[in-house]
Amino acid sequence: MSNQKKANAPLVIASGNAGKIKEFGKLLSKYSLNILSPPSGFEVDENGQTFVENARIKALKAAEITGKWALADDSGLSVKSLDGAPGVHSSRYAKSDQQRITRLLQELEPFNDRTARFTAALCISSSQNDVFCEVEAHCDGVITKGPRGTGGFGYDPIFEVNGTGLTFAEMGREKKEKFSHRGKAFQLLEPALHELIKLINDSN
Ligand code: ITT
Repeated sequence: MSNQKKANAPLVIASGNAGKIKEFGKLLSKYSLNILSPPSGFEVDENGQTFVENARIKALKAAEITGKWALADDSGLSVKSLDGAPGVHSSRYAKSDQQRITRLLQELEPFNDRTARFTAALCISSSQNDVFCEVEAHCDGVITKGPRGTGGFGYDPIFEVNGTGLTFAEMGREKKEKFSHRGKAFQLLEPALHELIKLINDSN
């Protein structure tokens, strides 16, 4: 019997967002996976109408370029009083996290209803460029009057999670994972992750 240890199954995280990559690093740490970055300069035209479509575009592109299994996340914040904006345009809303927060707080100023929802769509593409799994999950909350907390990334300091009294930026990593759109979507993805690890290992 061979006592050679099998190499971990490679999975490309098709994202250039450092905050997301850090969260996925933690979420995926218990799996026997070799987490890879996309090639430098990896850019995709995110022209889908929905989070699911954009996650699919990113995952398929990363798999096509690398020839490996790929996981992508498309996420964003939809604000009720702004007719769902910034929504799928959350990253294009302004040039930096700070400017995105400032713009959102300004645009929401005239409204009393500060209800908002984070969405995360995750897609895994096989190395053969087929959609293997797609999931979507949400986290409901309100936009605060100003930033609170120092953790997390992106819009975290101005998104207070319903029933907690805390913004994502005021939660530790584990608490954010429990309540967040990404944490919930990841839970839905886990059966597919087990399956893909088995498929990759069996094919080696
Ligand atoms: P990739 O497409 O390369 O993954 P991106 O930053 O462009 O990176 P998206 O197109 O999915 O990602 O845009 C998501 C936007 O929503 C972006 O501005 C994020 O910072 C923000 N966002 C997503 N999840 C978030 C979270 O958990 N907390 C705070 N902001 C978040």
